[in-house]
Amino acid sequence: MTNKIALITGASSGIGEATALILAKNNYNVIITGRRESKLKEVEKKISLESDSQVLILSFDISNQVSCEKAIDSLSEKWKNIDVLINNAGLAVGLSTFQDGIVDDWERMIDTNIKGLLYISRKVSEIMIARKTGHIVNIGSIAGKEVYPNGNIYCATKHAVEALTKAMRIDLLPHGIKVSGVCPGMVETEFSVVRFKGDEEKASKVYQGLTPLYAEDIAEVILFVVSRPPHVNINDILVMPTIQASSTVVFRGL
Ligand code: NDP
Ligand code: 8X3
Repeated sequence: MTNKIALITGASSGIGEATALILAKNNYNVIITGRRESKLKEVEKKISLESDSQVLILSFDISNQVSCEKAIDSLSEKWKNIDVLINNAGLAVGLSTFQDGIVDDWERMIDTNIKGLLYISRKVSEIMIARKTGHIVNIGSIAGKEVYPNGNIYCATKHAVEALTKAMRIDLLPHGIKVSGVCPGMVETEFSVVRFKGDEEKASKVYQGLTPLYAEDIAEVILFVVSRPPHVNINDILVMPTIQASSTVVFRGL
C-alpha cells in the first residue's frame, strides 16, 4: 500500500513535531513546515531513525501569503497529493490586559494563527478539491471556547479558528473534504517560552506543581481523528489535562 501524505504546519517543535513523528510511524509521508530550518532538519533526522516514511522540509513564514503560495507551488507532483493538512502553526505573544497590549504582539498572533491558517488552507484545499478528497485538522484550543484574564487577543484568534473550522466544514463538504478541530488545554511545549519572549523561568512556572498534557498526548488524538473510516468525521475534540477543569481552574495540589 502506498503511503498517504500529511502536511503538518509548525512541525519544528511541540505538538507539530510529535504529530509528524506519530503520522510517519503510521505510514504517512510527511511534509514538515516552520521557519526554523535547523529544527526541521533535527525532526527529519528523528523521523528517519524511527520510521521508514519519507520526509520533506518546507521552511517558510506562514504569516506571509506569498511564501505560503510559493511553498505549496514548489511541491513536486509526488508530494502535491496532500491527503491530510494539520493546521498547527500558532503562537501566543504576551500575557497582559487588552489596554496594556502591544500592537505588534497582536499582529503576530492574528497574522500567524488566523491569516496563516487561511493562506495555507486555501492553497491546499485547491489541491484537495481537485482530488475530491482530503482531511483538514485545525488545532484550536480551550482558549477558543473560553476566555481568561489577559488572554484577550490570543483567545480571539483561537475563537476565530473555532469559527473557521465550522465554516470550512460547511464549504468543503460538497468536495468530499473532512474538517476537524482538535482543541487542547495546557500542553507543555515551547508555547510558554514563546509567549514570555524567551523568559524560560517565567515559562516553567506555568507548569510548576502540576502534570500538564504533553505534545504526544495531542499527537495521539490527531492520529485517531485522521484514521477514522471515510464515513466518520470527528468535528471537535476538547482535550484537557486532568488537573485543568476550565481555562481558569487549574488544581496544583495533585
Ligand atoms: P510550539 O511553540 O512548541 O510550536 C509552535 C510551532 O508553530 C513551531 O513549530 C513554530 O515553528 C510554528 N510557527 C509559529 N509561528 C510561525 C510562523 N510565523 N510561520 C511558520 N511556523 C510558525 O507550541 P505548541 O506546539 O504548543 O503549539 C502548536 C499549536 O497548538 C498552536 O497553534 C497553539 O496555539 C496550539 N495550542 C497550544 C497549547 C499549549 O498549551 N501548548 C494549548 C492549545 C493549543 P517556527 O518557530 O520554527 O516557525
Ligand atoms: C493554549 C492554552 O490556556 O494557555 O492555547 O490559552 S492556554
